[in-house]
Amino acid sequence: MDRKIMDWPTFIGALLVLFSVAVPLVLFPDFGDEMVTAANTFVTESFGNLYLLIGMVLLVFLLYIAFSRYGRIVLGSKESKPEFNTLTWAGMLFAAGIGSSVLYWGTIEWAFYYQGPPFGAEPGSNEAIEWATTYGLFHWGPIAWAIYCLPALPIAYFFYVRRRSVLKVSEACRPILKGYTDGPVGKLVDVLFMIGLLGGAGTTMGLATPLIGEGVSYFTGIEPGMGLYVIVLLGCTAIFAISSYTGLRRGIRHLSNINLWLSFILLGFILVVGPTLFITDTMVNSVGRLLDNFFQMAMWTEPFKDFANFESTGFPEAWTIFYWAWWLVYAPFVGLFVARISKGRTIREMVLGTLVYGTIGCLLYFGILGNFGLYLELTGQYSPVDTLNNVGTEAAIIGTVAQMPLSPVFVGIFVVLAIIFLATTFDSGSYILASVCQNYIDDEPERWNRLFWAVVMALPSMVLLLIGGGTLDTLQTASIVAGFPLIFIMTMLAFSFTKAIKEDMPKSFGSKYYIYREDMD
Ligand code: NM2
Repeated sequence: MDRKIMDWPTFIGALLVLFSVAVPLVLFPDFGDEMVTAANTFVTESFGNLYLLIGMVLLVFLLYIAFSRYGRIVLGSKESKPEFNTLTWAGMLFAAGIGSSVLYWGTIEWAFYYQGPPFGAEPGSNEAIEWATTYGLFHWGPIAWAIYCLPALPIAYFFYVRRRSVLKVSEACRPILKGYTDGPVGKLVDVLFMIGLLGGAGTTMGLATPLIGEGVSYFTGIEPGMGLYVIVLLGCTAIFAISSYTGLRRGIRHLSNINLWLSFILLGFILVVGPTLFITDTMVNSVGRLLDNFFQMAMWTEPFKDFANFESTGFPEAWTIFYWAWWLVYAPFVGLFVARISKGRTIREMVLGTLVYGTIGCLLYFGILGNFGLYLELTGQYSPVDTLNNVGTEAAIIGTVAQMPLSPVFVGIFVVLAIIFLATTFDSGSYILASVCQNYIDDEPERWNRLFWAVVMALPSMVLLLIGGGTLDTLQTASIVAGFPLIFIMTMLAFSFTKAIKEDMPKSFGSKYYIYREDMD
């Protein structure tokens, strides 16, 4: 192998940072737990408003870009046509960006808000129910997808319009970093992105492992617990490692398709056989509530909580800020992926497609799975809330799905879907991590490199399960702390993109419908 292919400083730098955080956490779990909690409190309390602001600003920025003349820029040359049809494009976008967590939170997020509602509502009240059916759509809605879409802009632009083979985040910051891109500063940007993604993967897999474990226990009767979790974790890691090793092109497309079909079956069946009218009524109702309260939800910081006579919910830190951080850590990775599949589309199509299809996909999951659970609770048929409080979150999720007729079939589909969703995210994740550690890519990143990162991606969740026993707080913290530097990287990406298009676009560009690179020259 040509020695120059590997970018060793980035490779070793990322490993060093990862191990210097993980080893002390494993050796001193109690101290580790205290440290991560302190870090979490520091980030969410001191910089919480920055996260909320960034979310809102990004959405406005993207809408501006999409509807301005820059939206007409085609990602490609005069000959390029969209490489994938829109449905395939949307399916792939969704499969890469969304992992098993949509099944987890889609089914149960409402129950958390029902018991700990925002804006001073009484737990369990009618008001709490209204918010419970709405907030999930917000946390998986347009702002979240705007966070995902932003890095795709500079990456796709440099790749298809400026024709540079960019597979590093630092490269997409070149207009701002300039000569520093190839030096230590550029490497630092890449390492921070890698650590962010590894932290986000820790949250994802830390949640998915007990969920899949609960499904396995449903079929086998084995008690869920650390032993079972370790087996599930190792089993899933083996699956990603093998598929990542054998190559991604065929694999991910295949898996995305199976994913799409199984999702249609699961959601379609629940919608038709379950309480159809309740589900659709509630969905329409909550979209209305979302639109009505969008800005307040987006910028709610709870500023008076420390004063007497004001109630404190801790809701923004525990939920909205956590969520924005979690979407942030995945964003550059999804951006790389969205950019790759968007050749031949205009910037407007790419931006609006991501915002609209992404939001609709999440709306379907949350609306159908979540409202089905709420219906069971309200009719007294089965109480996800009781199970959540007395047994555990995963038991409440599987318990909800098990209320369907033909339940073993649907619990089976649910668990298989969780594994595939996890696989599509981790597969492409390890592919991107490997790409970032190479100076150039010969068709695909090196096999051993892909395999290596597939295994490393599973490590953070193992550490989190060990130190926090998989508690939600510890898992949320991983994304929040690892995602902090991403705020600055995202800002840099936005400025890089603006700078580049301003430089490239002639001032007097008339009313031509599409704008190609050749026209700009
Ligand atoms: N997001 C979409 O765990 C996963 O499903 C991956 C999670 C950021 C909440 C992404």
